[in-house]
Amino acid sequence: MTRAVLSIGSNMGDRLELLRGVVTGLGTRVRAVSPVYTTAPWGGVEQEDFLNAVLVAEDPGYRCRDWLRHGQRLETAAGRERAVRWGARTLDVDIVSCAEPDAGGFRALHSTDPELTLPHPQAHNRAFVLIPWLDVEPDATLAVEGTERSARELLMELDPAERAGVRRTELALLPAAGTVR
Ligand code: A4P
Ligand code: MG
Repeated sequence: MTRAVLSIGSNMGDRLELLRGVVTGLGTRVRAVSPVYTTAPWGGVEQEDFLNAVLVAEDPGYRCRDWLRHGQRLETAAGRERAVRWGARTLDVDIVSCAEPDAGGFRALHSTDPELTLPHPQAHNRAFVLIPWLDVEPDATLAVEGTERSARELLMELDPAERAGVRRTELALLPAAGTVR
């Protein structure tokens, strides 16, 4: 049993439909879906703005590595090609954090394995991760250099310009209750 916090992003193609495909692809595992944000590109590569969101998902049979594999399958299905690091992509699924049940709650796992580093080594530097994550988990915490920190505090330590580049939209990844598609 694990619970994962997933950051999803797209800046190529039908960005909203590509993000919706992740929610559909994860199906009944999905526990929470953040609003959709339009975000300025992070990482210094000149490219189009992204749509970003954060999902929380659980699976009784998944280990942390299974979330990575599932994310990579969804990226491949979205036609993702790995070219430039931090460059444009149809779909990116990052594992921000992965936790196991522990004494009635969840305990986040830590890993320095380059194939699956946990928590995600850049999450604390990214307003496009922290802002939607706080929408769905207002008390979220994240280990930074071995110290557990409040995601809200980490967000407030970022450059205000970084936070200003993350703007909430009216777009939704889930159909509104009662609507028929
Ligand atoms: N990997 C290790 N740990 C993890 C983890 N926690 N989650 C490994 C996901 N993957 C992890 O990733 C490279 C390798 O990281 C994989 O083999 C995996 O085993 P990749 O997806 O192949 O390559 P990438 O995505 O180009 O590189 P990277 O470093 O993962 O980039 P990021 O961190 O995904 O950043 N700006 C905005 N506004 N919004 C965005 O969504 N995304 C990126 C991509 C850059 N700028 C952005 C956004
Ligand atoms: Mg990635």
